[in-house]
Amino acid sequence: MLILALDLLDKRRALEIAEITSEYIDMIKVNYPLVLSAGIEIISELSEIKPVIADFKIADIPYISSLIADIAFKKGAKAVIVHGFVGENTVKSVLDVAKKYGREVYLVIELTSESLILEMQSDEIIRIALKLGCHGIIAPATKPERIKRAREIARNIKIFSPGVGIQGGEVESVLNAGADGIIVGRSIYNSKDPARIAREFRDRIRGIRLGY
Ligand code: O7M
Repeated sequence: MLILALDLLDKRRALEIAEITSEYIDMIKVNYPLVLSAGIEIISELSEIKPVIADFKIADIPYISSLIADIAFKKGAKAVIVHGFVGENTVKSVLDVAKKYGREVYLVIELTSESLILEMQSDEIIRIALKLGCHGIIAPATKPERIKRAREIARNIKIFSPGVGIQGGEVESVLNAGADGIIVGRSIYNSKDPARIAREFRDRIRGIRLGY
């Protein structure tokens, strides 16, 4: 699975990149930079091209977290991302909203960059994801050993990994460690030929899955 991290600030360019790569990607992840510059409606517009994951890394009290998730789902997001460190009550509040809409919730277990205390807590966050029935977790492509560990603990949960390309993560090591999908941003949208690069990522993922 290839997820495009569409962290552009220009709405027209974002829609254009989504269109020209749509044949090769499975989902589009939107984060604050795009939503804050293009407006929340961008979730609805992109959802017409591909399913959208709203990466708001929700990390607030349960009430506020459920409001954020509700807005994202109302605009058509297929999934939202929550920071696992917030604990069970907040995660549950978002899951309750997701259930109402029939949508999905993913928990960040650890960041690709330095994440201090998270590194000591990520096993516990995986357990929360399993216990509460989250659809998946976000694990760093820059730390394949963490993906492997996550896969050992959580055999039947989806694992998506950001940090492939510019941040140094490699498709092969990420997928071989047990991830189901990679999240790629700048390597695609900042390239001279985003469609070709997206196709190459797609083909590499397929190649690894087929064992060649
Ligand atoms: O491929 P890049 O480096 O241009 O983009 C990476 C994207 O993945 C960007 O949208 C980040 O917010 C996101 N990301 C990380 O880079 N590191 C993390 O640890 C977590 C995420 C993420 O997607 O969290 C849900």
